[in-house]
Amino acid sequence: MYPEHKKISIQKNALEANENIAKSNKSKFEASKIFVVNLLSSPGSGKTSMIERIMPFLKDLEIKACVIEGDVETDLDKKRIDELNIPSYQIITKGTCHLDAKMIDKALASSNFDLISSDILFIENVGNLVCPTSFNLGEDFKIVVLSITEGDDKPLKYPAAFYKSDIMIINKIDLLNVLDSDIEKIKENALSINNKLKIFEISCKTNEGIKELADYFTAQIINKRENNKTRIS
Ligand SMILES: Nc1nc2c(ncn2[C@@H]2O[C@H](COP(=O)(O)OP(=O)(O)OP(=O)(O)O)[C@@H](O)[C@H]2O)c(=O)[nH]1
Ligand SMILES: [Mg+2]
Repeated sequence: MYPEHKKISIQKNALEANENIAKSNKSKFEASKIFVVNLLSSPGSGKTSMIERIMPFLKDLEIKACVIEGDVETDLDKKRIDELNIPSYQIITKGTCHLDAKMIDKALASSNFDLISSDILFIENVGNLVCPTSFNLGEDFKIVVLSITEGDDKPLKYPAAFYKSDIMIINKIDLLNVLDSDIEKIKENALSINNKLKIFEISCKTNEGIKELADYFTAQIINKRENNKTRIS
């Protein structure tokens, strides 16, 4: 058996190493002035659907996007993104429950993304609300997507995902009428963990709230291009 203090020290070293690579990724993103979001959620909350739905609005605004997909197995999500005719790259983690900064560094080197002429990079993390929270990737914002089908207690049960995120997107609001979910309770619980969370309510089925989200991303993209920084507002 490995002694407990050695295990802790190995974990600490791994997180420190990740932090250094995340900083180097961030420098590359800043040099290219590309706005980068890291999408966290449980499996099936609607991360890929959100990208699919927001892209037509972003294209109308002449925003150029690229996407890194993270999955344990399969390139099913990448195939969905390819339908949108935007550059995409698939990371298959082979069992690892999160993306890390080194995977993103390698993806940037292996992909043919033109970061300088792109405006936004979506990184879709592996679906779960635990592991991805410990690994910064060099992103501007972490965005937690929570579907109302998951229940209003999730921010309390998985606090790190909400504490570390800048934005919460509550998805599947078209189902509010057929579920017992209390959206006000979801917001109250999330804000009790992180009172700075910026919250959007959307439906990827009806498109409700998608334009508002696209406008918000566009404002952040402009901020990044002009000032090389983003701002929660
Ligand atoms: N009714 C309804 N269904 C939705 C909505 N958004 C997504 N779905 C459905 O929910 C399912 C999962 O959506 P995905 O976009 O694949 O979810 P995901 O978070 O990317 O899933 P993973 O990549 O597996 O973690 C799909 O069947 C979608 O059609 C929504 O707003 N309303
Ligand atoms: Mg997906």
